[in-house]
Amino acid sequence: MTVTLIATALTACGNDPDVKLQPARKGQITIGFSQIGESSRWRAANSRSIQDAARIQNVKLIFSVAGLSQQKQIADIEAFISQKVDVIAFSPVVEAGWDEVLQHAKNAEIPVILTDRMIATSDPSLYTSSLGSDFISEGISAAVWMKNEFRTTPGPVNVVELSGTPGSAPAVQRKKGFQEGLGDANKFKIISSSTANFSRADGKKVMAGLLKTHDDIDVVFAQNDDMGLGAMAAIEAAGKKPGKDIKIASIDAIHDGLVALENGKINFVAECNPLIGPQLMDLIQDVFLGIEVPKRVDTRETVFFPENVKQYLNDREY
Ligand code: GYE
Repeated sequence: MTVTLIATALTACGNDPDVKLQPARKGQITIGFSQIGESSRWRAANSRSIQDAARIQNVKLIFSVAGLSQQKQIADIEAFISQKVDVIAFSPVVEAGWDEVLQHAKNAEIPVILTDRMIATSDPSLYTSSLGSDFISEGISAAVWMKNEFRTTPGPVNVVELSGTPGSAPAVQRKKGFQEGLGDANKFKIISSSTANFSRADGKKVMAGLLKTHDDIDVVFAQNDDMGLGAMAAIEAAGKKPGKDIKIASIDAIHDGLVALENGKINFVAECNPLIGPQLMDLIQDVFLGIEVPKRVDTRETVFFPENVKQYLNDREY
C-alpha cells in the first residue's frame, strides 16, 4: 500500500510543479484522533467511518473520546504529541482556545487536520487542512426553504431556533447562515433562540418550555435532527401537529430525521454528512507523503424534502 502511494506521489510531482514533495516517509502511518464524545447516531457514524477507513487503509489509529470536554481533548492531543504520532486529527468541540496545544504540535512538526468542526484562530499555520461540512450553507438552505414555505403567509412568521453546543462551529455558523439566508425578509421573527446542546432530550425540554409561554410558534429551525426530533415530541405532547401546526426544519439527515420527514412531521432536512473517514485517510496519506493538500476540503451533501426522501431511507447508514 505505502509503496503504491509513494509511486503516485512521485508521478504527481513530475506532472505538477506546485506539488511539494518532502522526503517520503516509510512504514505504517500512525494517527491520533480526538473525538468530541457525544452519543448521537451522527457522531457514532462519524467515529465508525473514521475507524473503518483507517482499517481499510492499514493506518494505525489511536482513537480517544473526550466526553464533550475541551480540556480532555487538549490532554489527548498532548498525549499524541508525546507518542510522536505522524498526524493528529480532531473534531474540536468548540471553536476557541486551541492555539497553545496546536503550537506544541507545530513545534513537534506533527501536522494537524481538523475534521467536521472548525477552530477560530488568528494563525492558520497551526493546522494543515480542515475537512468538513459547510455549516453556513446548511443554515442558508434552511432559511431558503422557510422563505419558500411561507411565501404566501403575510406574517409575522414566528420562528424558534434551537441551537447546538454554545461556541461550537456548527452552532455559530448555522445561525449565521440562517440569518444570512433570511436576509431582509423581516416578516420572520426569531422569537427565541436557545441552546439545546445538539441533544434530543434537551430539544424536547426546551421546546416544551417554549410551548408553555408561546402559543403562536409557526416554525422551528433546529440546528440538528436530534433537537428537531425532540421538538417534534414536545409539540405532539402539547396536543399540536408537528409538520402542520408547527413546521420544522433541521440539519443532519440521520435515519430518524428522514423517517419523520417522510411522515410529514418534519418538513425539511439539510444533510450534514458524517461519513468522512475515506476523505480523511486520503488527506492523511498525502500529508504523510509530503504532498501539498488543500487548506479546506468540503464534504459533499444534499437537501431532503418529503417528496425525495423515500429512496434514501433504506440504505441510510446513520
Ligand atoms: O450536526 C450534530 C452533532 O459537528 C456537524 O455535531 C457536527 C454536528 C452535527 O452533534 O448532530
